[in-house]
Amino acid sequence: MITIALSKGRIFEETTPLLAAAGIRALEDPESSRKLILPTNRDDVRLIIVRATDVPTYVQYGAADLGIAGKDVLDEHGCEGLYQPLDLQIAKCKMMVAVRDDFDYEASIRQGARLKVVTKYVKAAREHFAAKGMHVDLIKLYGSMELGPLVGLADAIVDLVSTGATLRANNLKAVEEIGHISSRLIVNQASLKLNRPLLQPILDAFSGAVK
Ligand code: PRT
Ligand code: MG
Repeated sequence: MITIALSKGRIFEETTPLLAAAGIRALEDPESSRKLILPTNRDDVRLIIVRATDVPTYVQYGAADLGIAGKDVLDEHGCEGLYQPLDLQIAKCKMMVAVRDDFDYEASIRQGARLKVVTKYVKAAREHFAAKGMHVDLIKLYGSMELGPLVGLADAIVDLVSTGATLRANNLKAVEEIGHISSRLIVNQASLKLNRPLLQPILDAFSGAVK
């Protein structure tokens, strides 16, 4: 039995065509079903529905053979025990630094101000500002980072941006790009060795569908 770990929402939606290319179809919709283990049309493949940030954990410990997770999530989690064979080019966005519309980011950097930054991506943010030689105070949040600068919790945020609508709606502006994000296929290393006959055709179908 092959277990594939996915999160609901954009990752599940954008993975559906890739699964179809491998002949795999969920028998229930995770948005309406309360099941956490979803059977598929194939007896030897099942899907588990977990939080996006938990996908690497399930795959690392072998509770799932395969998973799909954003580069943002993988960079924060670390890659121990995980093989990352494929950039699936789905759920694309950018990791950005953003501030209030009326905040002069460049001037505060020039003045050497010590900025307060809220983010869910502490590791990526720390590396970004360290590379720029900037001293910042990082404050970890688990969501709605956009609120931080509006209520005086922080001067800046590090968050993902796709359309930019959330920043605009909250009178924020992007001031720096940290990097491009897309989702990756991850594979448990031991499982790939043991189950290669079952896994390789799925990997090949995904890779064909991406091209
Ligand atoms: O939502 P939940 O707290 O359960 O978990 P999650 O936010 O980690 O999961 P989910 O499903 O929202 O995101 C899964 C993956 O999708 C992320 O790990 C990213 O790799 C990828 N992705 C792509 C995004 C976005 N685009 C994105 N725009 N993840 C989040 N966003 C958020 C962003 O944080 C911001 O709040 O959408 C908002 C901005 O969107 P725009 O379109 O207004 O710019
Ligand atoms: Mg989300």
